[in-house]
Amino acid sequence: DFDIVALGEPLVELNQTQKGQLQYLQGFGGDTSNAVIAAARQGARCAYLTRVGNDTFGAQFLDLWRSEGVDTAGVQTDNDAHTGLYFVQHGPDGHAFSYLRRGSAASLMSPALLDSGLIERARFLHLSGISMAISTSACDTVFAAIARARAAGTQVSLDSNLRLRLWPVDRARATLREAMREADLFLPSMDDMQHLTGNDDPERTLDWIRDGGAAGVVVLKLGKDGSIIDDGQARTPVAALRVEAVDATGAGDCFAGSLLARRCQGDSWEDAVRYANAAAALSTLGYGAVDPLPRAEQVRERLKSVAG
Ligand code: KDG
Repeated sequence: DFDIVALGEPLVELNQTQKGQLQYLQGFGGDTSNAVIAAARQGARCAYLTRVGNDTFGAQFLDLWRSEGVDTAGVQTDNDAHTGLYFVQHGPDGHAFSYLRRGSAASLMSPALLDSGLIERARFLHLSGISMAISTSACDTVFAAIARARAAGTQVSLDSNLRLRLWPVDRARATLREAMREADLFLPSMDDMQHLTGNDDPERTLDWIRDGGAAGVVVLKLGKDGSIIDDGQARTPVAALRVEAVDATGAGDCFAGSLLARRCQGDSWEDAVRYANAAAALSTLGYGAVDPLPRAEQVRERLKSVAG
């Protein structure tokens, strides 16, 4: 059985390591894949559900998940579609993504992907806004996954991960709202919510989420200002850990995966968020979404040095 099963689109990553130069380091990305690898590095038993191309990149992903201990029984291979790809460029305002993903194998996923029965065997199902945005059939797959999780008593975790290049804001708002009502854990970022609600006040944002019908635990991510846990009873701020970030790609995914992993290991919400903050901070110290994801020993060291 599994602690966490995630569903979404993996993308090969080409990351510009020197500003202004045309040299790119190949790595791996895709928000929910990053999250599940982060969780596995914290000791969680994980599986991933997706569709990759029958190409070199698809094969590299299968090797990656296997080497990270992520179960691949729920990964389908598509003979006619490619594995998606994105570039990361670094500028004064942080990183920017350019995608080559339209028509990708993952965007062709359909609810039949869920027949492997993995969701029913997991404690958490982890999903994201990107998985709902890439295509209609992927969106249907996400809602079918939610229905399966609910029927089986698997808890649903949802990261907002809003990508306005993938869908219009009105559809994103309506769809994310519908999904957040079904989530036992909703992980929105303040940036994403600002696009959806038009306001930049964390308290009012949490009110909007609750008024919209979210009944589970909400962890609102405020970037440098940490996060706020709203468990339905109280709102608890948790400070962020400051680091000199080299590349923030995948930091939110590391937060999600580490948080879920620590919940599965019995942490309170506050302890799990503190741990996830430290893990996410460490994940920004190197280039790429996956390579710098820390392991449990590194996170514990970091937490000790902060406490001491
Ligand atoms: O959170 C990092 C991801 O955004 C990155 O790995 C690429 O999944 C990705 C996407 O669709 O933006």
